[in-house]
Amino acid sequence: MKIDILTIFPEMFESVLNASILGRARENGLLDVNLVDIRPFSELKHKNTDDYPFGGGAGMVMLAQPISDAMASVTGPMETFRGRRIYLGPRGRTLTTELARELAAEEHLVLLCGHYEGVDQRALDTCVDEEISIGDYILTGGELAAMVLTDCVARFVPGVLGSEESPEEESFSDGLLEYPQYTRPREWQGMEVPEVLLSGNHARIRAWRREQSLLATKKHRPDLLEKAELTVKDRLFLAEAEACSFEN
Ligand code: 4H4
Repeated sequence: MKIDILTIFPEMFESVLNASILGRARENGLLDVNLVDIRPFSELKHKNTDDYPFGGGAGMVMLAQPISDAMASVTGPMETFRGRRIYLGPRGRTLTTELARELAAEEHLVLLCGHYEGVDQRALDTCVDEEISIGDYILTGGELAAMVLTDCVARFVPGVLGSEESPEEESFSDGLLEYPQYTRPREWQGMEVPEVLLSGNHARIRAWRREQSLLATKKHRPDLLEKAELTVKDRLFLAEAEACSFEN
């Protein structure tokens, strides 16, 4: 998968894209992530990329021309571009695991990072297919959002997580929050690892983990529980847990 990131602050990405899982995936050729500095594309004398907003108001707005030319440099002619051009902004569709999974199936993503108070609307109207938001808050720039999107999309690219791990068995992947995780030592500050996890009985472990996911989701994200696909066994377990909580 290829991801081009258009930004006026490429230096912000260096450590995130060269470390850990993303860094290894790029070295292994699983991910082709390129940073494109918008500034050199400006036709203005001092390579400006922003200006004051028409109509007044605080802050600056990014110019359309540098963005348009930077975008064209990575997409080529639109007749042959096979991908999605995404603007990271607060008005967009909220990024979820499902959307990340969908984006991971694309061969080419171009991420446009806005800055200041946003981007000239004419650039969004002509150079962008969709807007995606990582949450209902305003960032100083789209760069952090682009890092978040790149990270969670990359996890769905085959091979990025390694052979043992799978994004399919995580929080949100089955609509539920993930179960608690434990590692060595078996006892830490008087707290023992749940015995079932030491049993070697994979059926019991799977059942315990499902129950813990149900309890965690019920406690922390009941909204997800409403939407999740639950089995009869799930529902019986939750009913029993509810009954127990009333008795205690
Ligand atoms: C856009 C800031 C618009 C303010 C921006 C406005 C997010 C987000 C984000 C830089 C851009 C901000 N990007 N998810 N949330 N003038 N990006 O906040 O509408 O207030 O992805 S404005």
